[in-house]
Amino acid sequence: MDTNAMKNWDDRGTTAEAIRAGMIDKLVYSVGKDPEHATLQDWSTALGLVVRDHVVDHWFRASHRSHEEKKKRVYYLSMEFLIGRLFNDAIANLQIEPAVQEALSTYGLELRDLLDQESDAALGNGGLGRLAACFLDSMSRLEIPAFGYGIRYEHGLFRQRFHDGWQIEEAEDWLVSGHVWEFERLEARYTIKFGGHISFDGQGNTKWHAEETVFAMAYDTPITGWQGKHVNTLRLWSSRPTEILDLRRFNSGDYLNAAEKMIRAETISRVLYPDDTTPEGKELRLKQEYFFTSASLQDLIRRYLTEHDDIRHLPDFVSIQMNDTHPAIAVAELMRLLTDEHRLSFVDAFDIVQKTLSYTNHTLLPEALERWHVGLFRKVLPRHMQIIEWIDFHHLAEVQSRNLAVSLEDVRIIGHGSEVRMGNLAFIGSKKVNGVSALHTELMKQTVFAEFHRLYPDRIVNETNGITPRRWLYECNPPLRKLLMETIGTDWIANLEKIDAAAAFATDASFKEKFAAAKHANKIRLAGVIEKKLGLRVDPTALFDVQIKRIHEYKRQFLNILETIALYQAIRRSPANDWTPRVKIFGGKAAPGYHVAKQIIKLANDVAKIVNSDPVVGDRLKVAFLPNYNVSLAEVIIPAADLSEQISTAGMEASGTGNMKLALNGALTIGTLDGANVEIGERVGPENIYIFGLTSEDVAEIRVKGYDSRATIEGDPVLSDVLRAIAEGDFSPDDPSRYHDLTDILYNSDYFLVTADFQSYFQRQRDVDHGFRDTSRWTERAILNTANVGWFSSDRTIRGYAADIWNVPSV
Ligand code: 9GP
Repeated sequence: MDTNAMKNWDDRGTTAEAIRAGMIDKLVYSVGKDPEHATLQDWSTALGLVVRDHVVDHWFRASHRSHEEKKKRVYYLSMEFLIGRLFNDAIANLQIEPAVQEALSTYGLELRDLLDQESDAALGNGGLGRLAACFLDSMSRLEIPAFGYGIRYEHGLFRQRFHDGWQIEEAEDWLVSGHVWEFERLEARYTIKFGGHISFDGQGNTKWHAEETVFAMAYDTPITGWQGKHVNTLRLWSSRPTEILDLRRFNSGDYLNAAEKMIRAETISRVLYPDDTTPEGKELRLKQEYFFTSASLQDLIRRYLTEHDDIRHLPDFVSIQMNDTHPAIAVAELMRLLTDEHRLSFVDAFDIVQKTLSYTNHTLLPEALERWHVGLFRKVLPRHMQIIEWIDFHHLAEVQSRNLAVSLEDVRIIGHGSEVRMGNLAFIGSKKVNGVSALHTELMKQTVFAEFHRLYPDRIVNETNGITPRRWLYECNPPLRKLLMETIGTDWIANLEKIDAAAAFATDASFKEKFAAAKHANKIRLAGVIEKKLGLRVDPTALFDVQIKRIHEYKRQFLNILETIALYQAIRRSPANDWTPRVKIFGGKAAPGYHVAKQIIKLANDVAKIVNSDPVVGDRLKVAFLPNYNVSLAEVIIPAADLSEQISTAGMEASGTGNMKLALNGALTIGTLDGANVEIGERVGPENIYIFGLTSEDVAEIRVKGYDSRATIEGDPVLSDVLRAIAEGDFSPDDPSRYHDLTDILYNSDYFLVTADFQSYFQRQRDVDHGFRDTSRWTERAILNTANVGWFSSDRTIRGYAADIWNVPSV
């Protein structure tokens, strides 16, 4: 390896002059434009390429170090990586912003404008995918040699638009203007098989005669750690045909069918979460999961064998984390590779599997613990079905031999003979299984994995989620970052616990004033975005009340809307009262097939229409539902929030991470004792958080005893009036019965206990009104939120995984 060549790269330096010269060079020779005719997109690409070169320097160094020292590596397998934009991330982590700004000023360019040219890489749905992205950042920060493995979807999460208040989904095309951060790796290509049959030659050789094969081709994106000290790789797989055009068919004029095999192969990495309500959709989804898992395992074994001779030592040098059940097929695939290809016995292979793999559970909702029909599974993955039968049989025998009072059916992988349960497969094949908040882990032990927990009491561990402070404070909140750096220095950026030094300034008049000014500046920025996107003017001195997350009944946006209506009605009744002006801000997407969630969006937009145009109400209440909530929009909304809505039915939100981001940026939480809210409350103290509603124990008890929501509604005049208004079409005069389904749910089957929590939520909101009016005290409490949530750094979470699960050192 010619290290002199690398020195030359370094020599360019990161001065403004070097960046300026580099930009011109890239603009002309890589983008092919001269400065006079360059568009913002061209300049953005040119600067991106310059920044990328610096990242690459650090990247190579880190890779060579890991290789030379034969360090243990962590592989994070995830169907989702919600990385958002990478440009600002790289600039921030390399700390070259001042030099970049100076270089741009020569050409009269604004950094913000160039950053805005980048598309969001929306390769995920929500919390789980964003968590994976924060983890990549933290693994780089902690100098843990790691790879993220996932799928390079051509179309990420759909783009959301509103038509007359209804959600419309449009295909997303993040790659359309190019993506400077990735490197195509034509040489890193693996064959992935599907279907067919298995033959045994009687001498211990097994052969899988596949019906279909595709290639998985790698695209690498460097993930820069703080100050560029370490850079890891996100390797995403794209599916490619193993056979190209059928020339015979093409020449006979059958153009479409000539390309059929190519199209089928490329379909696998085409879309994130294809609709899986049809049999075809289910099959495609199973193929996606196997596709990226198999490619990743083949790749990591190849890398391992370049450094080590004996496959049996794999667990000493490799830890694989399965993010949710999507990559749980890894248990069977690693078995297949070890037995069929590396010729180990099943028993030896299974020992390696159980020492190498671990599994993170992210929800107790049954629909997320995937189950596949045995027929489909056998059709797509015949060899894996055999392997799973072997694991299930041997596991059952082992359990029976222990003579414990355990429900055997509950711990089987093949349930009722007809379904393959991926949660159970993942549990059995793992060294450790973790939950994502203290409460969630406890509930896992008591509910979904209760029987497993009795069998393996040491296997379940907790790793409460976290967020990277680089993206979620340093980058997204420049005014607060500046204030913190001036007041308490910079240690908090790499060690977020150090932010607790700000607590000493919570009552310092000058600091408070500057903290409030930073918040105000962020609110003005968000108000601009609201006006631009919705044509709605909001008052930046009003309380910005924010609920941003996927739309789901358990997350209870509906409860928030009911409270909005109740407040609206109260203001209309007594407009002269001294109201605390509020802007209710919503953001989030509903799954395309989730009818109720889509109705909730429409209701929010209908309520917004009536409220926002009511002259009696004026600025006392405004409602803004921002379309197409994504990482970049979150980066604008979160720093501007005063109040963070975390109001899920207790016991249903595994952790939440938006709750952490909002608290870190100085929003007070109104929330139930659910997920990580519990731990946030413990750290910020009861006077700095608004807790309300049923606890998870209450919810469990109600679910057993039964609950009469009609009686609750009829006993609560405020709620009754709200539901009457919805049911009579006050917010849908064009279609008065539009929301009968929604109101019926509350009267007849209020599973998410919206009505049960309404009264205490409404009351707590009035406490918020009261609290916000004491501006000075509110600012103190906001400061204490920022100062006391340093523990929720994903650096702390990753340290936990490194010590408890992966057994790797971290810096
Ligand atoms: O719903 C959970 C959310 O509470 C958690 O913060 C996130 C990351 O752990 O995972 C979500 N789960 C899923 O998206 C699906 O399992």
